[in-house]
Amino acid sequence: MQTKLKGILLMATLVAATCLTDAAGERELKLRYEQPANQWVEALPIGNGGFGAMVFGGLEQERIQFNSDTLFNGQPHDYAHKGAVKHLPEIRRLLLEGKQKEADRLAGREFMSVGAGGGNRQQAYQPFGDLLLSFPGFKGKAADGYRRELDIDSAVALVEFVLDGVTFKREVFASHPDNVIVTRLESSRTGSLNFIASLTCPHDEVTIKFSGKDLLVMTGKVKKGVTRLEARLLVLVEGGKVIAGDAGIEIKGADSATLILAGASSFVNYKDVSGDPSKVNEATLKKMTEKTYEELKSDHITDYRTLFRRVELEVGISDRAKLPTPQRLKAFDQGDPQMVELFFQFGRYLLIACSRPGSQPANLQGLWNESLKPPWESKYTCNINTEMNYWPAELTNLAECHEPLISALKDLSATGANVAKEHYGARGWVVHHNFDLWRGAAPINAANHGIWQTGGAWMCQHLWWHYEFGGDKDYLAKTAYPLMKGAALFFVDALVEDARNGKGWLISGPSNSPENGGLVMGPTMDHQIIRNLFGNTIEASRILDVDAELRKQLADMRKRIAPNQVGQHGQLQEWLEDKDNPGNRHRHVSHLWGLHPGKEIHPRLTPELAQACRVTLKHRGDGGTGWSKAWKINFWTRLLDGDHSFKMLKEALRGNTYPNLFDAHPPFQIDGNFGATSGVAEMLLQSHAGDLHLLPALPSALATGSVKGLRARGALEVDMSWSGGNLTKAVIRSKKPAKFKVRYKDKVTDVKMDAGEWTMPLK
Ligand code: FUC
Repeated sequence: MQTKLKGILLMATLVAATCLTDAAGERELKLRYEQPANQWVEALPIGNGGFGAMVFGGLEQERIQFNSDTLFNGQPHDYAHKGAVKHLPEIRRLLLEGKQKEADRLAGREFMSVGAGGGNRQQAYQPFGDLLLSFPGFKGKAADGYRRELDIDSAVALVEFVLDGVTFKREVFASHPDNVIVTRLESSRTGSLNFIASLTCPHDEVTIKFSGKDLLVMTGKVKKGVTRLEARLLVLVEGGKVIAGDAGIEIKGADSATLILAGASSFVNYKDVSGDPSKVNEATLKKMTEKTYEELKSDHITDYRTLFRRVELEVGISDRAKLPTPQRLKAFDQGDPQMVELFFQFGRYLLIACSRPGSQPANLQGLWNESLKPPWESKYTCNINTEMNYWPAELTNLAECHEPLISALKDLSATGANVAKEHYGARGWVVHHNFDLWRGAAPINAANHGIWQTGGAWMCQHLWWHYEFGGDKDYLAKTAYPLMKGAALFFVDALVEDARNGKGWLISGPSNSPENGGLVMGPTMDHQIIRNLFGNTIEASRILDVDAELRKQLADMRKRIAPNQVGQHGQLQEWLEDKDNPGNRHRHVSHLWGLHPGKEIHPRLTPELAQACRVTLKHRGDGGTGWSKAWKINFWTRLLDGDHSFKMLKEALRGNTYPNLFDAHPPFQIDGNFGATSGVAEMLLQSHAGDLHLLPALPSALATGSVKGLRARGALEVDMSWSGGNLTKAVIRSKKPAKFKVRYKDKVTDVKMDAGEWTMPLK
């Protein structure tokens, strides 16, 4: 590892680097604080996709609470309820006869999943442990110039303060290339670093042992589970002494120290937990001895920036950018356009931090969880939350971050095929409103919200988007299409003809309109999702020139799926029956799925339906949980109303954002962060309605600005500048010759370009 000389040189380099960024500092993307975090939602998240931490920045004690995304209660488990299909005809009959209570009772008894231990719930995501650094010498002392920051342009958390005339500095980051969490401690006076590093773990069978004096090894087994875990902490110091003691590894009189934390579990895949975490950690740490701290850090930053710096957004400089983040949040209403930029980019930061190829998908809390009993088990709720997590993936040029979801869908197509068979006697695969690490796909909790058939179908939209934005035909043929086809086949078998109104409509059911109104036949949202799935599957089969017969069958059935209906109040009907209550402020606005993230409702293409969506949104109001407001940001962009969309962004920032900028449902749930990032992108560019619509919903509060690197369908990248609300420059990039339409205000331009750049002629 590094010599003392290297350490000193590093200090010099860091100082120089800091000065440079400060000179260009106006555009710094930093979360800033003047105190250590008191609560978890003030701590700062770092992550490398699957391994991450919350950094508290305490003086006397630094807490680095870490997570690994494969730690869940439970074990491989088949959740399908064998023979549930026997009761399906009766549940449907009762519902079609309007006997909801009876249907609910029967379904609750006979149609729900079978969880481990007999209940019908899924398992919870678990914390890993804490890395604690205690500084007994700092006890009772007050620091000067305390600052705590998260630089989201380099993905490094910083803590700095002066005590007794000595400047102490800590940097913490989670490296993707090296799969470790690195904490670097430095002080401005030789030999003045004294602290004890220890590890804690809330699970069972925990052992903590030293290996030599610089390595601490902690092992355990997940509580209420079988997964084995191991963390290793390697302590490397320049100057001073390292002593292994009862309380942990003691560092005495050092100039600087580098703490490298590795963590792994025995999880291999949803069917196999026989891995050896020690082997993984050993291999991980072996590579560490060959790298200096500078190398670790620069490899991390290079890797991170490859993704992060693809998109730049500038919507104005504000004086408030240097203020502590909580102060900016409170005053956002008074105008702080740069905060929009920070919040937008923070969503991208978080996605890179909690969803990288090979990791688990972003769960309800992304990757970050300190509780053994997290809200909603911090699993994957796919009646909005999981999908919202991935809304920014393609739009904001982070297509790689989509991979964990795509990979989970492969697993779910297997577990979901069993559920399709046992619950519906159907081919293909189905996922209800939640899944967990063990890929449970059957209905959970209660019939009135757990029996909802379109979770898998909704997630298939992400498979299609990945193709639409990336244009990789091989991926379409090998990965996306087979999964989409399986999801479509399920509905070929599971849709039922509604004989009641003589129109021969095909409807879904039993199902529900997420979490509103209980068990029903044919909620509007289901039909929008199934139409979308069929439409995308038809298009994919045409592109691949396969399955002509199925294509025809899907097209025929698609036309017969019950249509969107406008009801008595001018609203879009949430159900087949015109029974919406205009006073209902329910957080879910599921029946507007066809407006966003679907595409079948559009102000220009289906103006009556768009107007009905507007009415529905007025009824539901501008309140809601974090994710509900974030969805409304997106809805209003799709209604081309930038100012209302911006109002929703304000609402989200004012009422549903914690000091560390995590979305507050409340409690913390990460979906709202991702929904807001997608919403800002959709204010600037939309490509779902047959053209590239530039500045479709530009809010007047963001009248001047520029963006680089947004992505559009057709494997295109877009840079734009605008001033006083008007486009001043638009450049579109393509790696291949491309043909598309560009829409700006009322003008549509047909573009045919070679590989390279096309600049829009503007008067
Ligand atoms: C759905 C939502 C809740 C929450 C939960 C995780 O049940 O209705 O608001 O987000 O998921």
